[in-house]
This record gives sequence, C-alpha cells and structure tokens, in this order.
Amino acid sequence: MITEINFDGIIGPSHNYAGLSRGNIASANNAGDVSQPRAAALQGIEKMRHNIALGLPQGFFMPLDRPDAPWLETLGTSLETAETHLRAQAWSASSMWAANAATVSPAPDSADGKCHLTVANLVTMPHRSHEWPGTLAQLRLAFADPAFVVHGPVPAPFGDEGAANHMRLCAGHGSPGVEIFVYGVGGGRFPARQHLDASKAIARKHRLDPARTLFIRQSDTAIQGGAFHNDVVAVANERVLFTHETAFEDREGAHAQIRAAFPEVEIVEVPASAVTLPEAIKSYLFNAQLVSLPDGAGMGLVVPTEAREMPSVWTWLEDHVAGNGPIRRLLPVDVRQSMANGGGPACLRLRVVAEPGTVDPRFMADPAKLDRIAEVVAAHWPEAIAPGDLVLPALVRDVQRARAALLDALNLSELL
Ligand code: SUG
Repeated sequence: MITEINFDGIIGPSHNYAGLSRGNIASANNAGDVSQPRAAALQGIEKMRHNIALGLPQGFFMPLDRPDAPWLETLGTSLETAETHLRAQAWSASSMWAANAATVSPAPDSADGKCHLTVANLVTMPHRSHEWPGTLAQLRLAFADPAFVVHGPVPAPFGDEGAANHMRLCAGHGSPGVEIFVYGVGGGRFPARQHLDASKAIARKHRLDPARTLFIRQSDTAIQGGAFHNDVVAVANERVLFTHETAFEDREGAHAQIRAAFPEVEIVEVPASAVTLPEAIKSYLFNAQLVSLPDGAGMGLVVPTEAREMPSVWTWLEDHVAGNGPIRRLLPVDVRQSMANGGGPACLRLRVVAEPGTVDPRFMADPAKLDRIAEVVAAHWPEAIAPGDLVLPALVRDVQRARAALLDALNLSELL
C-alpha cells in the first residue's frame, strides 16, 4: 500500500556551529558555540524511535562525506590551506536536514504514475551547494526501483531547496494530490532561497497536472523575519494546511487559490495576534511533523520541545486540541542540537509517499536497526566540536572513520 515514509537525515559526526546560513536566525545566534555531534545524532535517533512507536513508517539517509576536501580542491585550496569560512563550509553536516534533500511528487500526482524525486541544488548557500552529488548518489540507491524516477538538480542559478518549500494536499496519501510550490522573491536583507523558475521546472519534470499544481509566493515579511524556508511557517498533511497568518505574500489570494484547487482543504491558521512571527520562528511551531496517526486516531503534531516552552504557542496548541481542531495530539521531541542551527523536526525529514516494499530496505528503520546505529554513534561520533577544532587533522580522521563505521554497519559501504 502507498503510504507516507519519513526519511530522517542521520546527524553527521561533523555537526558544528559555524553560523553559515544568512537569514537563519538560530544559525547566526549560535555561531561559535561548541557543538555536541554525539548527543545531536542520538536526539535524531530518538525522534525516529518516537515516530516508529506511533506506528509510522520510518527511513533514514546517511551523513555525507565531510569535510568535503574534493570540493575545496575545485576552489583551488585544501583542508590545510583553506580560508576559515571555506573550511567551515566544507565541514558542514547540513545534509542532516533531509527536507532539503529533494522535492518529491508521489506517483498518483504524476502523468506517468511514478514517484518523482528531484535532488535540490541548494545553490544559495555555499555550504549546502555541494550536498547534491552525495545526496543524489544516495537517492539513486534508495529509490532504484522502477516505481521511482530520480532527477538530477535544476541548474544554477535557479535556487531550489527541495521539499522545505513544497506542500501536498490530498484526501489520503495514496490519492491524487494538489502540489503547492512556495517560492520567494529576492531583493531583501535575507536571501530568497527558492526560485519560481526552479519550482516550475520541477513541476514540469515531475509531469504534474497544471490544474493541480500551485505556485504561491512566500511573504517577504516571513523571509525577512527569518523564515528562510516555507516549512518554518507552514506545513500540510492530507487535507489540512497548518499555517501562520504571515506565511504568504498575498494571504487572501493564496487561500482562495488553494480552496479552488482543493475544496476539501481545512486551513488552520494561527493569527499573528495569538503567536507573533518571531515567536513562531523561535519556537518552530510550524516546523513540526503533521502526521496522520494510524487507526483513524486523527492527526498528531510532532513539535520541538521549544514549542512547549513558548507560552503563547503552547496555549494556542492546547486550545486547539481542546477544541475540535484536526490536530488531536501534541508530541514534543528534543532535537535541540539541530534546532540551534535552525533545523526542527520537519527539517530533519524527507517525506516520500510510496510503497515501502519498493524502497531499498537498507534505508528503512526499525527499532533493532536504530539500536545498531546508536551503538555506532556512541562509539565513534565526537562528543564536542569547537569552531577552532576544524583545523585538526585528527578530527578529520575521526569523522571519516565514524561515517565509515556507520556505512559498514548498515551494509552501505558503496556510498563511501
Ligand atoms: O539551510 N542550517 C540549515 C537549516 C535547514 C532547515 N531546513 C528546513 N527548514 N527545512 C539551513 O539554513 C546552518 C549551518 C551552519 O550555520 O553551520 C544551516 O545550514
């Protein structure tokens, strides 16, 4: 049966706080802090365990090979000689945020009845621009079955950040959906990372029905307020769109377009008078996993624990659950290490709607496999990385060995 599978990016051993993402307030605020890669990865594993315990299918992606010395070579430099900012860009563990790995169009939405994935080019941020070759290799392995078509990246300069700017509304995951591509328009203090031309290219390549494909502009207010991706201010699941009032540039027009394309939609909007945009961004209320719980138990919202700590946010959520809203359960998870770089529960996962049997089983999680992954992490992931450590040859060796040990444990050494 076609179902939603969440693939979480396993947080890599080079996880560190270099403040690389302009427009991402958490990343800037925590620049220079000492990171805890081991604790970070274990938090990510716990989130996967939590979601499996809810009865949700779960997969994962491997961390990429970092520091990326071949990338520095293309810039005429090396790990030893690179300028500090380039070295940090080569070290980033940013592929953990799997929502930026690709855009996914499930088979029922495509004219050829296949599930299409386009790897994101991530060209706006230098530290993320060299993720796609490693991600593509992995997607080609995980989704090698003929049920899938895996596309290379949209060419530069059309910025594409993958599923973080893409939402799907549908009656049920296995039925045809309406796909919503949210794009930004540049010119402000902070960059707009998703270009309309990239979104349109993906919709064409995925063979989507134009009548069921919408392109909606993200609000400048949201981008300039620090919502560097749409998934910081909105999330959709089945017939529900959960969104902040300031998410779209033309709020009324966007809602009307969505209702026209998908009349069954239930738009759950949080007004700025209840939760301000800065509060929404700080708590990552919308960077939540809105999931359909098994056995008709309604929807659950997997939120970061930070949402519970923000009184306006928690009050709004509790009122919603106490009323008759579609979100029936609030499910906080601790992903603080990722949050400090601006990545909440939703950033850490890529949703793929497909038949689980068509996915390479090496990428599918179960509790025993998560135990194995946790053992490798506990044994090999560095406990802490300070920004100054990125010059240490011993640390390079440690993170490379750590990743190799994980690939070996999961029989994925061909990704080395
Ligand atoms: O691209 N942070 C990521 C966070 C991505 C969150 N993803 C989604 N919203 N889907 C980014 O801004 C910070 C890395 C650093 O500063 O070292 C970073 O890349």
